[in-house]
Amino acid sequence: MAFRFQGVDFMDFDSLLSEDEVMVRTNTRAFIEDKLIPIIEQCNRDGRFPRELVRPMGELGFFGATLDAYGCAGMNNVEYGLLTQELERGDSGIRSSVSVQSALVMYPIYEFGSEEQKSFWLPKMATGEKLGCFGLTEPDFGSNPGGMRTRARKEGDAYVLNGEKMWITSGSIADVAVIWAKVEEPGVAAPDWKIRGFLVETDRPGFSAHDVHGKWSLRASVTSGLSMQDVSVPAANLLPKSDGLKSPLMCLNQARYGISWGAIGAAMACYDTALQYAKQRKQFRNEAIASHQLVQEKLTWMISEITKAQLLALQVGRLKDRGKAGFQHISMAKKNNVWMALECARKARDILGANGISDDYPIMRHMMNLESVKTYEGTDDIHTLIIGHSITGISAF
Ligand code: TGC
Ligand code: FAD
Repeated sequence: MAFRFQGVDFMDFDSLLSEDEVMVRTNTRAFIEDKLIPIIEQCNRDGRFPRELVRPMGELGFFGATLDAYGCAGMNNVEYGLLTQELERGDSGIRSSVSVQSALVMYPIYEFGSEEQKSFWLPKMATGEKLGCFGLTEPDFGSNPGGMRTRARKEGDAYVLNGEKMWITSGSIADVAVIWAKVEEPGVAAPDWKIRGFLVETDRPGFSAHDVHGKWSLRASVTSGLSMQDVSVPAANLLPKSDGLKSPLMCLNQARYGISWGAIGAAMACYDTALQYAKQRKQFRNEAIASHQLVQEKLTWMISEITKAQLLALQVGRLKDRGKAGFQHISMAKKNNVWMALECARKARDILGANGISDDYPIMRHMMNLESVKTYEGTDDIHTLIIGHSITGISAF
């Protein structure tokens, strides 16, 4: 990266944060600057997830950060948001790995698991000794996970799982997969079988993971397909309090919230790079391109939208801490902030001219990553329809 990150705070946003919140932001920023920034462009070129950072992130309390006990940090939601912001300022892939471990694996174990499941998995996942993945999406069911075909059949003291999951972050490096499946019920039509969650250790016979290659986005993150052919797990691996589609959707709320902050981090990286570049790049009368009105318009757009996005994410975080955040609020923050970040990446790329397409600068990497972020955890369209449903009372899916 050509420039050292200067930080972005146009309207004294920091004055809205507590000392502890600022400290989480500062410590995470230092970690990303020291450990991720020096290696991320090469990881991106190589299509390599920097797994060597997993244990250090565990030591810093990044995994399951909002959970209490079981070795977790017990952060509030704003602290967690600032953590994901700083991670994604580095790379969406590193934020993804933390989101999945925290919001999509540790959270459902914490929320729907038995005491045995919690005490076994959560401390190991908090340190990064064990990694998890979350299998909801299937090849034929993305935006509409309720249609899933993966099924679980009770056989004595076990469940036997069959099905395919697709686009699963950390799939081939996970020790355990949270698999959402329909539980077969004799006499009930298959579409009406209840969706429940299972902890499936990835070394069980019949379970396999294959990585997705040829990605132009999230190259520093592992994305896999999962296949389950008569995978038998003890009945004790069922998440006992999981109960229908609502359960995985509750996990998605946690992850979508983290993304709403993470996207701000990616936008900050692009804005900060573009600003520093515009002030030193000279064209025409040997003047910096930052002196031109059209360049200033782009920078002004970016800092305005980043500032609005910060306030939106902060309000959702404060609501969440008070137990008042609805999933429609989280949808608005995810949708708006990812759109804003993608637009910032495009404008920043433009300001850097030809240099904008080079990985000497982080912009194109963020732009490509954000295309995935726009799609996963509910596409931009799906969040539009969730908000539309909320304000009209009419479902338009
Ligand atoms: P619908 O009938 O609307 O809802 C079923 C029940 O769930 C309730 N509900 C929610 N509850 C909690 N949180 C939410 N966000 C909820 N959304 C809905 C709902 O009230 C209902 O409850 P009840 O009591 O009446 O039964 O279900 P639907 O089948 O019509 O679908 C709704 C829809 C489209 C909004 C949902 O399926 C959806 O969000 N689709 C998008 C799928 C998605 O986001 N997949 C993400 C996969 S994981 C991933 O991408 C990880 S990327 C990670 C990374 O690398 O960072
Ligand atoms: P589709 O649902 O086929 O949608 C295609 C297009 O149609 C979109 O533009 C969509 O908005 C539009 N569309 C669909 N339905 C409607 C409608 N009713 N109205 C209007 N427009 C509509 N999933 C997991 O379970 N676990 C993971 O860890 C995970 N990680 C991922 C990592 C990456 C890098 C990516 C790219 C995806 C990941 N996903 C994961 C999957 C992700 O959640 C899905 O890709 C996403 O939910 C969209 O599903 P889809 O790709 O099948 O698109």
